[in-house]
Amino acid sequence: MAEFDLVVRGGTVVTAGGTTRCDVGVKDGRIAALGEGLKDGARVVEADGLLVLPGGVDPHCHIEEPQPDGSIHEETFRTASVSAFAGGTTSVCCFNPQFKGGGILEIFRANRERAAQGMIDHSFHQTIADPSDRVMEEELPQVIAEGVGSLKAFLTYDTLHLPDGDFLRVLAAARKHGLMVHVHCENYDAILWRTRKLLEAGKTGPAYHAVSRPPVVEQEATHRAIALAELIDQPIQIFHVSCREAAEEIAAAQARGVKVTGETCAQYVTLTAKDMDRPGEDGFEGAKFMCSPSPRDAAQHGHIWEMIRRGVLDVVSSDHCGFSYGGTRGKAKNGRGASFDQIPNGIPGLAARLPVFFSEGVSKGRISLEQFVAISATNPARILGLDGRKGSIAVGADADLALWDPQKRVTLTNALMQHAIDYTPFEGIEVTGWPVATIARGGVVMRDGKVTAEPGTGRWLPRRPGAVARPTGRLPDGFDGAPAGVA
Ligand code: DUC
Ligand code: ZN
Ligand code: ZN
Repeated sequence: MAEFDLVVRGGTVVTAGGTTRCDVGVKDGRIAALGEGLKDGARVVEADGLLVLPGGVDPHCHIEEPQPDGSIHEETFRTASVSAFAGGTTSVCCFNPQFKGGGILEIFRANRERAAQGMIDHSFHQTIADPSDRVMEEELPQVIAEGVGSLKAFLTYDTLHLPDGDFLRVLAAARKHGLMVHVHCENYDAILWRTRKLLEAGKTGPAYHAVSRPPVVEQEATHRAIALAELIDQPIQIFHVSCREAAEEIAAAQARGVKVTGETCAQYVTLTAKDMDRPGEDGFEGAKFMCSPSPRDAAQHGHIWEMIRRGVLDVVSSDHCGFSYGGTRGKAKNGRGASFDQIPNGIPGLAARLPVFFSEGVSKGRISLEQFVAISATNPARILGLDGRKGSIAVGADADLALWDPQKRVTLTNALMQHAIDYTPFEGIEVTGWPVATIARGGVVMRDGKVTAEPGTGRWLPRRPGAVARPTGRLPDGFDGAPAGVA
């Protein structure tokens, strides 16, 4: 019997810590050896001339997620798995939603079942939209026991936003259970006020989405989230940072020792608010680019790169949302004449994330190969509490690999995304660098764009964040909210 089930031979192996030419030996789905001249493989994949990268870890995807209006995303875990593998990503973290007045346990069970139909390894963040006693004290401990390692809090959206008191309750619960908190930072009331004014003035098209929520709206909420997290010494991550103003709030907090990190997405280094002004045939095309926060102006792309280089933003995600442009389930679910506040927010990007960041980052000389691996795989895995298993190429880790041709030039098209959505917001963008094979737990699941994974093979990834979610031990005045601490 061969020593290894698979040997990836002759590639250039890249980790966040360095780059080396060696073979990768895989046994029982895990990396069993890294070295020169590994010969004894039942299957050999030649990687000469290719980079061998850790499979991408996308820590922020909305897949087959139930919506407050009772609908569900068009993209299923099966179709999203195909798209992820096509783009070199091998694990995702999605969301278990909560709706105001509702629980989380029943949705969790149904969500787990849906996710198990797919092929990609997965876990969930638990969204808290209504921190009732029942949910926080009875149901939350149960989903934590099953491996949910993080909470998601929204500071905007009608159906999801938390007032400050509720947000503090979420932070305190995370502190008690040792979880990370991820925050969507935009000021709900400011957006509502601007939206009403715009609609009253008849300014209803998709382009006004950006006008309804300028950078200061994101900056204010980022500042507030950090201040409240600092108040009770709870580590947080700010999701989808789109602008210098918000990133500077994170940088300032980091400089004074607050445990806060920032994530950004491919849309914030490629798209602009002008894209939402594209008319198309019926004035609706801008909806294809509508996500929250809004894409900004081109100057912000440079600021985001600067913040990535400085490590202020240390994770890149897709914030993938399966809404088609046509039909009646996606962007046009409220009609093609719907005002901007009635169009679902979110864009698909699962397959585009790695090629966009590789090309814009590594190929254009903005970041190193190692930095690319760090932001797209290693850091997300660490923040999720999956380090050791996902996000790196090391003996004992799952054999999740993306074999990358760094010279291959590709023009992004919707067909290449292999998702169930009828468009990509990244259509026409030229990239240099492309995944030519994806290996998930030792199995070749994509080769030259052909995905061959079997439905139902995606595994649940129970998570328990370690040091990353641990408080610093420094409270502003020593008061941690426990009764004994009251002076
Ligand atoms: N923004 C979010 O916060 N969630 C989903 C989609 C989006 O654009
Ligand atoms: Zn969000
Ligand atoms: Zn999101």
